[in-house]
Amino acid sequence: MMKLYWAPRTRSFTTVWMMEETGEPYERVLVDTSAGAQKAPEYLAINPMGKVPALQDGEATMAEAAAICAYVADRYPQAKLAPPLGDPRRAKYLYWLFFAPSCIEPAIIQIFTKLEVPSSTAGWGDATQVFDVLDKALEKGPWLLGDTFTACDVVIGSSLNYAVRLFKMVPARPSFDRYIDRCEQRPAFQRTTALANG
Ligand SMILES: N[C@@H](CCC(=O)N[C@@H](CS)C(=O)NCC(=O)O)C(=O)O
Repeated sequence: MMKLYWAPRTRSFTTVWMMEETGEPYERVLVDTSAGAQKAPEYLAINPMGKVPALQDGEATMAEAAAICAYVADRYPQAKLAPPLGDPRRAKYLYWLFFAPSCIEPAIIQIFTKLEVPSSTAGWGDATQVFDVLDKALEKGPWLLGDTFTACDVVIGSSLNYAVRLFKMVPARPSFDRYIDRCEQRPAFQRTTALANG
């Protein structure tokens, strides 16, 4: 059974939600980040960054929330959380999976720190551009790939929920609100919220 290392009210939300979407059994291992358990040598052997989340699947270990979601989607194809190899929708699926850590995450940090970087140098351009692109992609819906919900919605839905709704770092937009509402309606999202707040 996969082991998911997590802590409440952290970026591990994304990966708990992902596991809950699969319907597969998994073990949640609570990492006491307030006591520094994420920096213990045995945890650093799993994630040398000393952060949650991390995943152990037999001999395989990995970290980074978006990568974990991609791995889990491929590991449980029956859950249909990723377009299969060869499906043309795979292009946009990978685009959005990578867009989250490459563009959305730095854009949020840029807003938070008021960091000024020339937009041609910053890989994410600038925060306004990132959220304009996302806004346009979410106009139609219901999901990033249209009618099919996939792991890229788990990753981007979580980011937007944190940045727009919980921490209010990114200004709300109608398309973001509609999308987050749809994410919130999913039973797996609701089970995850109950765990993270419990
Ligand atoms: N890039 C990582 C970020 C993980 C991360 O920043 N985790 C934070 C909690 S949200 C953490 O573990 N902080 C504790 C620490 O750094 O000591 C991912 O996407 O999984």
